[in-house]
Amino acid sequence: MIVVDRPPVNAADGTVRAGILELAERAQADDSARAVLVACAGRTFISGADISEFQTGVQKPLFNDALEPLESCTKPVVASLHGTALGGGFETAMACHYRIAQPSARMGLPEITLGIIPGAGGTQRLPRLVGARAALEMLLSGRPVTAAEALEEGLIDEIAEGDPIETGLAYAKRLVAKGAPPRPTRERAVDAAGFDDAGIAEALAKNARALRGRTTQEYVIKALRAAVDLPFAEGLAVETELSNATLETTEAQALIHVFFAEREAAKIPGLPAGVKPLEINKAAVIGAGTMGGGIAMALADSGVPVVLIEAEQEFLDRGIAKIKENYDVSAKRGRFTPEAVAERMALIEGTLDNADAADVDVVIEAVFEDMDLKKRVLAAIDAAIPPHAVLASNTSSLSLTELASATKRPEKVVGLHFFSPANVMRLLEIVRGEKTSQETLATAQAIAKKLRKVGVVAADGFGFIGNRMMLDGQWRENEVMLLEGVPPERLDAAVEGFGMAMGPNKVNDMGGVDIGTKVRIELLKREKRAHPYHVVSDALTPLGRLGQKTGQGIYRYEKGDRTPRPNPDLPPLVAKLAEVHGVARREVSDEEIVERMILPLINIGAQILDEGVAYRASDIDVVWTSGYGFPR
Ligand code: T1G
Repeated sequence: MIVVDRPPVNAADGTVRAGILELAERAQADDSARAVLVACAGRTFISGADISEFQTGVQKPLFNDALEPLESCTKPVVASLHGTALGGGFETAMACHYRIAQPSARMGLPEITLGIIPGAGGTQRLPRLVGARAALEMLLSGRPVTAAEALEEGLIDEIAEGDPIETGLAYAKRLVAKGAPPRPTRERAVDAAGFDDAGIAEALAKNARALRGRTTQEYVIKALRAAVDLPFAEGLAVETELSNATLETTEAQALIHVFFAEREAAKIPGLPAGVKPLEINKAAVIGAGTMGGGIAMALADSGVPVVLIEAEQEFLDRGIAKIKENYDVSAKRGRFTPEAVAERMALIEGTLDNADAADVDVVIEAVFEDMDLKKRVLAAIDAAIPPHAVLASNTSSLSLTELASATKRPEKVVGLHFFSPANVMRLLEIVRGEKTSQETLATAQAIAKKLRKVGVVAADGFGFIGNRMMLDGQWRENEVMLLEGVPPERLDAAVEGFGMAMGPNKVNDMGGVDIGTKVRIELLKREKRAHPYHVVSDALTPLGRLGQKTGQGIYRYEKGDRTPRPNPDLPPLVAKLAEVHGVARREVSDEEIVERMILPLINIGAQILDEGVAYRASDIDVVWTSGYGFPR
C-alpha cells in the first residue's frame, strides 16, 4: 500500500515522488505482496505536482522516474481516487493498471490553465485510454471529469462508495482473487480516430474563448501527435521536452503567478488565529436592480436562502422577473436544468418589509449610488437584523466609513463590491472601513469563498483598487487619446490585441456612460483630479448618449443589436472638447496606445500599494485579471 499524506491537497513534491518510487520498488521486490494499492489520506487524491516547485526548482526524483516502477510492476497496481485527482495526480493514476473512484471524485489534466502541458505521461497515457480526439478535448479545456463520466469513457474501472483505502484494498483483493494481470497503460494502442485537421480545428474552436492569445494549445497538439505517431517511450521523451519548454514561457510564469496570487489574496495579514468568520446560512439583499438581482442569484447559486428587499412592489416584481429570465436564458444554454432553476428561485423570497430579514446573517445593500439614500437604507435595516449580522454595501465609489457611521454596528460594516453581472464575475472587492473589524473581514472573505469568488481586500479610498486604476490610469488616458483624435475603434482594437477582454470604450457603452459619470461625481467629492478627466464621457451623459441602452454613446448601435458601430456624432463633440481643454490632435501609433493604456495601471498600482490601499502587489494583479479583463 502506498498512501500519500501531504496536506492540504497532497501536492506531489520531491518527497512524495521519492516515497512512491521507493514503495513501488519495495512492493515489486516483496514476494508476499500480490498487488499494490495507491491511495491518499486527507480530503483528496494527489491534486497535482507541487506547482511551487516551478518557481523554486523541481527536485529529484522526477515524476516519470517515480511512476515507472508502478507501471512496470508485475503485480496488479490499483489507484483509489477521491476528491480531485488532477495533473500529476491523475497521471499517477493512469500509470497504475486499474482505477476506482468515489462517486464525488473528479479527475483531469488542468495543466493548460497554468500555461504548461502534462509532464508525467499524461499526453501519452490519456489517448491510450480514451483515444486521441477525446484526450485533445480534455487537455485543451483542462476541465476535470466526474467519476460517472470517467467510468463511461473507460478512464476508471469502478465507482466505489466509502473510505478510499478500504474500497481500494477490497478491489485489489478481488483482482488477486480472479488472477487479474498487470495492465500497463503504455502497452495500449492509441485510437487516432477524429484526431485529424478537422477534429483538431473543431476542438480548438470549441475552446477558442479560453485560449484567446494563448500558445500552450500548440504544445498539446504536438504531444498528442507524438502519442499517435511514436512508440510510448519516444512519445514520452517528446512530451518531456515540450513540457519543459512550456515551463519557460512567460505565459506559464504569469498563470502560475496568478494561481498563487488568487490564493494569497484570501489571507488577511495579521488576522489573529482565534478570529473565525461568521457562518452565513441566510442573507438579505436590498435593491432588486441589476446589481441586487445578480447578487441574489450568486447567493442562490451557492445554496444560500435570500430575502430580496425592495421599496415598491413594482420594482420587486420587475427584479424577480429579471432573475427568472436570466435563469431561463442560462437553462436554454444548458447551464442549468429546469429543476435547478426552480430550486434557485425557491431560495429567493421577495419582500417590501425589513422585518423579514430578522434572522439573516448578512445583508448586502445594492440600492442607487447615493450617499443619503444608502445611509437611510442602512440605518433602517440596522434596526431590523440580529446583532451578530454583518452589514455590507455594494458601493463602488462612496466612503464606506461614512456609510458605516449611519449604523450602530460600524465594526460589522464592510464593502462587498460586486462586478456586473454579479452572478458571473469572479472578483469581489472587499472594502474595509476605518472601524471594520477583523472578524467582519474574515466573514467577507468566507462569503467570497462560498460564492466561489475571489475576494480581495481594499482600503476605503478613492475608487478602492480596481476603479482607481481604471479611472486614474487606463480610462483617463483613453479619453485623452480620444481628444487627440484617435478613433475609439482603434483604441479598443489595440488593447484587445494586447489581450484585454474588451476595450474601455465598449465597456463604457455596455455598462452605461451615465454610471461612470455618477461614480465620478461621487468620487470627485472625495478628491480632486486635474482636467481633462473623462470629459468626453461626462459630456455624453447630459446629452443622453448613454451607450448601448440609448442606441449611442461612444459608439452607435442598431435597435436590438449590441454591435458597436462608428458614431458620426462623436468626432465633432470631441473636437470641441479638445479645443476647450487645449489638447492638440496628433498621430498615435498602436504601440503607443497600448503603452498608454497599460503602463498607467502599473503606476497607479504602485501608488495604491504605497498608500496601503492594497495589502500586497499580487492582490492588484488579481483585481485586474478577475474583475477588469486583464489577460491572465
Ligand atoms: N501545488 C502546490 N500547492 C497547491 C497545489 C499544487 N498543485 N494545489 C493546491 N495548492 C495549495 C494552494 O496554494 C493552497 O495553499 C492550498 O493548497 C489549498 O488550495 C507533472 C506539471 C486542488 C481543486 O492545477 O485546482 O501536475 O493558500 O485553496 O479551493 O503534469 O487547489 O492554503 O497556502 O485552491 O479546495 C496540476 C491545482 C498541477 C490543481 C483544491 N494541478 N489546485 O481547491 O483549495 S501541474 C492543478 C487546484 C502538474 C504534472 C503537472 C485546487 C484544488 P494555501 P485551494 P480548494
